[in-house]
Amino acid sequence: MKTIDLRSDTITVPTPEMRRAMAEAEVGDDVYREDPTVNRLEAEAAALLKKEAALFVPSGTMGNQLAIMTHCRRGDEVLVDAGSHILHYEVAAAAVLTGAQLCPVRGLHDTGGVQEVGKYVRPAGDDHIPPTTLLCLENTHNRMGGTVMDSAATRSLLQVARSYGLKVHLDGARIFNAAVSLGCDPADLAEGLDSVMFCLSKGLSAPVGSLLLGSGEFIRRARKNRKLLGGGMRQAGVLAAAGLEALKMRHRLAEDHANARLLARGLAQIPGIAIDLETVQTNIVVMDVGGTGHDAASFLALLAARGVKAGNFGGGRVRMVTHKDVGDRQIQEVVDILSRLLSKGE
Ligand code: TLP
Repeated sequence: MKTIDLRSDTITVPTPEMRRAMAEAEVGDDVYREDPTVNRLEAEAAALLKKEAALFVPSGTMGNQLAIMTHCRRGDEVLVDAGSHILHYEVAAAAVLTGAQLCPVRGLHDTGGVQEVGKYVRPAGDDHIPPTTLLCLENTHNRMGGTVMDSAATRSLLQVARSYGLKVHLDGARIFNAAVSLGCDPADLAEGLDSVMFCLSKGLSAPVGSLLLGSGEFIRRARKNRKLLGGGMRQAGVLAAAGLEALKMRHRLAEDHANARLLARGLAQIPGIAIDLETVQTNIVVMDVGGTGHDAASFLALLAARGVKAGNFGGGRVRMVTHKDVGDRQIQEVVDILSRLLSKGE
């Protein structure tokens, strides 16, 4: 039985072209800024998102945390969406590494998010109160099911943040999914923002790697902080070569989105599975399985016994993520397996 792994798009493996590029990569010591392949990846990433400079980092988490560390001082408060990756899945790193406090904002990514920002920014001039200095956005939004934020919504949030003197960082781990779904230039989704992080390892087959982007001065300081965290890499061109191949693959994400729609439409027909089809805008499908009579853990165990892996998203919800290494026939197979299991009580 071949496993169909829908736990995450992080599980995609390097393509043969990528492995070849890695084997042949020209390298040098990147701490001396002498790795030509890393330099090329950073230059291409900066050009793609129309930012002055970029920094190659091992993971999305490090990219986000470097942004917080570089923008903020100890004791600052950072506004994040209440469902954000930075709040839920980064091991409280903002508190541990920067000494910053995260302030969860409900509905930041919904219409009306602009009003929410104003409610949470702390007034100045009171010794009890931490200064709010940074707003973090997430596009696509993982826990909201891979939903996208268009450039107009991003701009409105940027404007309101600026009116309070805040910097703005975008966790754009899946910014290319957002751009493909919206049919826009990814640079439009990053315009005016102080920093952006995107990942090469999500749906794009690179084994590791993310980029942090911003002004030349911001990246200069982030580079020093990367060294502080032990993230200064040496002949990292071997990895950057995979990253350059990954960037070429970004248009293929449309296939993953089509597969996510196929999966969601199929699963939504099955009694007991509830999916809000409007949220299926990219490659993430989140479903409530409460109506099947199973909790998420036993639902996942049933699936695993039939060779399908998915993720527990908490609150009776299950997440499936489509990606390059699962094709449409396997997606149909997942729908068939679940429909036999739940409709016919197999
Ligand atoms: N997300 C992973 C898990 O950590 C949940 C996944 O499987 O979706 N920002 C966003 C929006 C992310 O979804 C992720 C990874 C990251 C940052 C962190 O990237 P890595 O895993 O490279 O540190």
